[in-house]
Amino acid sequence: MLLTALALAAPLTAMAAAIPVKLYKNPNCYCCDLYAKHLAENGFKVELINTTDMASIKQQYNVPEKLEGCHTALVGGYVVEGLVPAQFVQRMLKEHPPIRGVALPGMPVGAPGMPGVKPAPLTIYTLDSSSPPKVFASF
Ligand SMILES: [Cu+2]
Repeated sequence: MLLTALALAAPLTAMAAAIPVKLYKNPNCYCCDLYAKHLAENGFKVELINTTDMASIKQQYNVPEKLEGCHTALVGGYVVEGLVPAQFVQRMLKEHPPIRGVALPGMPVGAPGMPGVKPAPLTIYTLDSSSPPKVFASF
């Protein structure tokens, strides 16, 4: 009886440590799968939701067109748009700033999910409607 309880408790504890993420993506986009893997390797538990209507998702979560990436993720009450490295998602969750989320627009080479060497530092923006958008971080 006690042994059974212990055996059940171990995997549950491991699961509780992972941060749940819901990731909406187009089933035909490969970089999103690589990005999901990147998140999973860095302490997130990713739920992939395939949709061919990403436009509605961007609209639903109020992602300005100029900040659009190839997928939209939801984590801890925040929106994470595009290939934002896990460390910056973790930083946002830890610091808990009063923003709606963060975005790395487009599909830049050198971001997680887009292998290669980035030609210049990449900028992560705060996800809001200010123009120009505010810089959250660069890497
Ligand atoms: Cu993608």
